[in-house]
Amino acid sequence: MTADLIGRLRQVVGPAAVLTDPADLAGYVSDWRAAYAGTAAAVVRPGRTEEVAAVVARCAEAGVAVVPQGGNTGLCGGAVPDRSGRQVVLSLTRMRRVRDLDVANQTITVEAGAVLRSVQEAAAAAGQLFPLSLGAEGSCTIGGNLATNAGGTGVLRYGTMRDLTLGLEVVLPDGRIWNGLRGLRKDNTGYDLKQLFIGSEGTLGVITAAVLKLFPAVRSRATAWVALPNPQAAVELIGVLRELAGDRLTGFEIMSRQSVEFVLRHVTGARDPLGDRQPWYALVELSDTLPAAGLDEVIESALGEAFEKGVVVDGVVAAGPAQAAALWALREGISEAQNHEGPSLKHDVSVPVSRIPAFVARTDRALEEAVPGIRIVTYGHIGDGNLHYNLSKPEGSDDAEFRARAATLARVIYDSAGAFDGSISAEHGLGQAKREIIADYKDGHELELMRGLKRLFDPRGLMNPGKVLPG
Ligand code: FAD
Ligand code: S2G
Ligand code: ZN
Repeated sequence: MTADLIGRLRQVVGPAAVLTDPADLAGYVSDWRAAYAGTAAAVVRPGRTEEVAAVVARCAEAGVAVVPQGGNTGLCGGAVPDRSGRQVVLSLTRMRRVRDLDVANQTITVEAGAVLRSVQEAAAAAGQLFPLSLGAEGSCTIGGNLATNAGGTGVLRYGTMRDLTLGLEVVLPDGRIWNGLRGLRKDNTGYDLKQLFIGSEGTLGVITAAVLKLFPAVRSRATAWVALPNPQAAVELIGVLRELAGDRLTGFEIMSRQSVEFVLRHVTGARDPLGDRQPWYALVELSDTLPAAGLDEVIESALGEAFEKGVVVDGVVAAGPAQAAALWALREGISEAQNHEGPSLKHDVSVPVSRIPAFVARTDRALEEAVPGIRIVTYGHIGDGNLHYNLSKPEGSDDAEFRARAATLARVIYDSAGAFDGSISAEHGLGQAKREIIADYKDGHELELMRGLKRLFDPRGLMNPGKVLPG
């Protein structure tokens, strides 16, 4: 990195917004789990789109790669620079403005560095709902949510970021600004370019703002925690709930007993809502825009019907918001709780919902054969066909030995997902973690088309190199 590029970047964004001291760079050059680490020539923190454009253009002129970064909560190392020390991390976190909120059009226009929770709050303040919700919502940004096509717990009813986005503003790899900030639900004027940038993980351009959909605020909720004999019962319960509640089914998360055990062991105040231990649990939520929609009755009759059919073994309906929050805390605590049990080998897979039961049976058997005593933390968004298959070592075994099995165990899970026409990354993307292995699971023509798009948008390969596409 030549010193004059740093000087030119300082001219663009001001000296305070260009970090070069290693102590200042620390939080930007490794991910939150320290699973991926690199070094950077500089971290640049532009305050508005024109500055982003100028930074990208200066780096392009100097032939220096740019790594876009939001909240750095990604789980595949996509926002982490390489170890060359030549890359520039472009942090969007100063660009947090809500540029517009249009209730009649049901849209909100926000900048990429806006933290997800702040957008949820801005919508709520206007009596609206922005429904994207995930465990990292206090730190992740809208730009990162778009670049990873984030999912979370509301996809069942509202979809992923692909479904929640109407328009984008993007700085292209040569520094041009594409203003696609249209708030139109119908616009058939050629290719839908925004969908190329959504899920591109910073490899096609820097998203600087977006027009997102809003929904009417939820005014009543019913939440239940149910015990299930197996994943098949969960799939059947979703069917019963859909029949009785339709679109008011807005949350359905499954958890294995192992997942819950870890939370009960490591999360202060966590309590098992039911008496005896069951193999599987589901957290169910209905919600409605009407204040008194009688959702408790709906959820109770659905659970009653499911109980009659032997689908549900036991269950409890939250008496109010505090108990509902405690039930959600059990689910949201899994990721952190598992970190106390040695290495957590994460896998974020999806298969068609109807094939989940057979997929789980086959995968668990194969994992147990590979590592007897392995502890399988299976949980997540089963209504989307998406399970987090996070693995912990057998109790008392060696961390390093277990870590050494990571590639083999990943293959077991990914081969199984492939056998059920599934995906090896349901919501977290590929980043650097899965950029090589994806070549074994994606059609060759598809990869060729993706490379073609990369060459078209970023012919010099300066936008987040080493991510998404196999080397
Ligand atoms: P970063 O981590 O900063 O970046 C992620 C990727 O996007 C990188 O490739 C980066 O280069 C790119 N990028 C970031 N900003 C931009 C931009 N403005 N323009 C172009 N590219 C950009 N994810 C889910 O989908 N569902 C979940 O349920 C979920 N739960 C989570 C729970 C926890 C506890 C944690 C820690 C993470 C979870 N995640 C989940 C993963 C993560 O939060 C999401 O991927 C999130 O969308 C990342 O946002 P971010 O701002 O942190 O992005
Ligand atoms: C979730 C992310 C956390 C993890 O909690 O829904 O997407 O550990 C996951 O996999
Ligand atoms: Zn998830």
